[in-house]
Amino acid sequence: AAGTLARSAAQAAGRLLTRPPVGLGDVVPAPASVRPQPAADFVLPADAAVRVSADADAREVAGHLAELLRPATGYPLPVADLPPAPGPLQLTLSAAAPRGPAATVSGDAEGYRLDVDPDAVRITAGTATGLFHGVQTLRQLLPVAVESRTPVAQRWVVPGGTIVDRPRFPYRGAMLDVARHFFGVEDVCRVIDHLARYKLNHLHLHLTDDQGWRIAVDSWPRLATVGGRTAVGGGPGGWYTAADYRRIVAYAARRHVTVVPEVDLPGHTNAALVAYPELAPGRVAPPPYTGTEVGFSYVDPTDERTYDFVADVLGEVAALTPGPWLHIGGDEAYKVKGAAYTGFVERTQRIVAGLGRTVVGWHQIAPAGQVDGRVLQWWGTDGDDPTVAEAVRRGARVILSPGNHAYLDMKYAPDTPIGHDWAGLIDVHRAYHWDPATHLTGVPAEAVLGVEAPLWTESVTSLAEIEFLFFPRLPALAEVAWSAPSTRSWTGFRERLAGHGPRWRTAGIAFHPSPEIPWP
Ligand code: TNX
Repeated sequence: AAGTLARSAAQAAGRLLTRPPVGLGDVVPAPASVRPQPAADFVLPADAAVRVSADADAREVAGHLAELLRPATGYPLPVADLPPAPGPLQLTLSAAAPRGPAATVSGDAEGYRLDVDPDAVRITAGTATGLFHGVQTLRQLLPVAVESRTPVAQRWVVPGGTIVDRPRFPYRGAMLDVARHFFGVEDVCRVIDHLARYKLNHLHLHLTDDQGWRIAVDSWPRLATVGGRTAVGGGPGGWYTAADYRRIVAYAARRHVTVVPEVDLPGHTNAALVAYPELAPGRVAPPPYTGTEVGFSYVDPTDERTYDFVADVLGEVAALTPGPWLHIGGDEAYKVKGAAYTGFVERTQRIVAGLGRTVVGWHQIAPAGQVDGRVLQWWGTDGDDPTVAEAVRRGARVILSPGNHAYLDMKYAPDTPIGHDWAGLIDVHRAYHWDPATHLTGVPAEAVLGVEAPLWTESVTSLAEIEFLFFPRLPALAEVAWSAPSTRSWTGFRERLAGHGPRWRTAGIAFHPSPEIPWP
């Protein structure tokens, strides 16, 4: 008996010594269900292939997994079809796999199942998007060194057990303002990588504003060549050619992220007016604007030429954009009041509908008439908004971007070197601690399409500054959007998130080492 005891103690000690560094539950955003199986850890063999169902989109996901794993492991990880040989890494498309919420954006399902035992890691999903999310989970379950860009000698262990997961809301996004300061294609692609890591599936690009116009439009070429030359503080500006924009869209699509382009109308249009004074009230070109005030500029809503401009621009942007959404802005048009404003928005909404796309607008467009399926992006700071609640009763849906929880341009603390504070300070707890289903009075969970974290860039001039404001709040907001309330808690979140600091450091991602998180 003593021998047996000693043997089992030794076995237990052996298990302890080889416990994987990551727990199955250490995933952000929190999965719907996690069942660890401690004696069932998996170690990636050097000769593993990624085996995948014979489907083009699923093969892309397998290729993506292999690309994630190759630099740090140094393993060849060829991608091969499944069947015949199952092998240690399996990505399977299956109609019976867990699906996403009933009313997903594209009718797509986003859920997945991950099974880890000593023989294999198996990801099963109804769609390639589900497989992709499963791959992001697997990435987080591997040791931190998986983030290294160069080979590391490691036991690539994955903790045993089963995760079954699906998102709470179909729309989970972030916005990047490329108008106040311009960010090139490489920076935007890196932002898309950050979204994909945390299962965010929409990138909203704020393409136009007073300080710059950032997308080439063939029928109105001076918008970019003249309107694109400025930025806040006199910076160099810049704009995307159609080819640049297509590269962003394609890069996003491979990461199951949909691009939502915004052309902000009728206000926030000084750059357009500099390029085309005929759109300005009085036909007089304003001086270029490089400050940070809002609400002074507008295209003339009483002139037919304005609607030619709107139709041409939205038509060209729609032609470059495969996703269903066109964002028409609509915020802070303080000089276009009452019926002039709602009339302008209603005509613009009809133009978008005529292009076969769904209108998204900042919640200021709420008083305009309903058009099928339109979406209001709410950025208020007080959850009582009767105008938005009334628009929801008339059929509008809502994306929640509460200024005092989701605005990534707000400072973390009084001494944060960049950012704003008009909506208050947003530490990680504040970003995390709210519920989209009950946030707005009179807006039931069924009307909430999802959550978006906007980053305005008046004070942001580099990728490192974007990352500093994103991390660690973007993962907090991703969890608000993805995870069921029953799986969420601040104490659990801060502990799960802590392990991501070393990952970001290894991946060269800048972040704010917030004192709220018990970083290792
Ligand atoms: C308000 S929020 C704006 C933006 C500014 C931002 C700064 C919204 C729809 N409009 O024009 O960049 O505040 O936080």
